[in-house]
Amino acid sequence: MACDFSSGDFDDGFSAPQIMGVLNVTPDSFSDGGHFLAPTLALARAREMVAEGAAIIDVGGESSRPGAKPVPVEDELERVVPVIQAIAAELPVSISIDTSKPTVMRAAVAAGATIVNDIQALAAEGAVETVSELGVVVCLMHMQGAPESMQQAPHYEDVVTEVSAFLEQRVAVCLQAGIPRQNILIDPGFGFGKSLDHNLALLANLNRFVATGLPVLVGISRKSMLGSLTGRAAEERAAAGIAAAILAAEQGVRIIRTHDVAPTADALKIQTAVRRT
Ligand code: 8Y7
Repeated sequence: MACDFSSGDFDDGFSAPQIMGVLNVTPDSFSDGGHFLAPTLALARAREMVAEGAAIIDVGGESSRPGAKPVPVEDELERVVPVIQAIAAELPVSISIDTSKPTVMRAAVAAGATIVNDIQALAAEGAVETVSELGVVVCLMHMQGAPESMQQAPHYEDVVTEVSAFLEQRVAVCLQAGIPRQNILIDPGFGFGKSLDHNLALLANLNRFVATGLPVLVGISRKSMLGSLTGRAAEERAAAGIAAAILAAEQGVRIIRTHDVAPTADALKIQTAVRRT
């Protein structure tokens, strides 16, 4: 069922973490290879992910892979709006829109999305005001630099403290603009301007983000940190991603963003059962 973000779903410590299934509708998506471009194919994949246990479908029309180029707003709208409409019309699932553009946020919410997932943490002109007006949930993600160049030379004195401070500051900006605290999720942004060591430090210290009391979301599935550690190609990283998801869930992370919904759902069932024992 679509999740109710105002009912404390995220913070009782015993409910299972929710799964956000990734639905890329970009021709250049590195892990889906653009296979889900047509709305009918995208809808079929969304159906499958819901059946596998996804509570949220994250629809993205602009690739944010390292080195990716920005996409014109018209193209992004054309990719995501029909897909969101089709999912909203048929599936009992929450829909998030992966975008940084206020115009896309508005169109996506009008089409049925209830969550804005912004890898730029609402940095674009008008983005904070847009989310405040729309009254939707927002995921604020940390990134150092921009996708074009972020993996060139990521640098921190203390990655956990700096990422926490950034997110705290963005949360403050949101609160100031009238976005209610219960509508805010935070995400340290694995792989976004981070070396392997930075990513590992964040993964080992997710409890510090959880300690803010805000629901924490993480996206690690298929990312290059898993490839660095296992030597495996993107589509062979499910087991590694699931291990990371369980490490995150054990620290109290509430939402796992993944391409591999079915095995992640199975793994989380074990974790949740043990946590409740
Ligand atoms: C994340 C994300 C991506 C993430 C959130 C990929 C859109 C790269 N990663 N959103 N988006 N967190 N909130 O590998 O980690 O899926 S795109």
